[in-house]
Amino acid sequence: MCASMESRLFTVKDIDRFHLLQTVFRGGLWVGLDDMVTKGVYVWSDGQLFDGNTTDMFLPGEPNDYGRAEDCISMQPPKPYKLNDDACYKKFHSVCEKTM
Ligand SMILES: [Ca+2]
Ligand SMILES: [Ca+2]
Repeated sequence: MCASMESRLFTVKDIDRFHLLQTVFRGGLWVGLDDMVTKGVYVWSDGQLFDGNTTDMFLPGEPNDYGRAEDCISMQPPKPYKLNDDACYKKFHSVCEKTM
């Protein structure tokens, strides 16, 4: 979806960007992180590896790769919104970012 606008899904690599999304949005939201290429290896939409230091961004027990079919990362209620790995076909809002 973002690729069609020459942009990519918003990354939440630092806590400030994470808090921004927590504050601004309501409801499920796709963020720019996934393990579509290699299961269990999370990569940001800009190609950088997820360093694991931000695991408190995830909901308790997540990411769980439920049904071995959850390879995209969304931000979900309840407040404070946190990350969950989810099935990529689901429809959530997306926030794109573009480097100018
Ligand atoms: Ca997965
Ligand atoms: Ca999950």
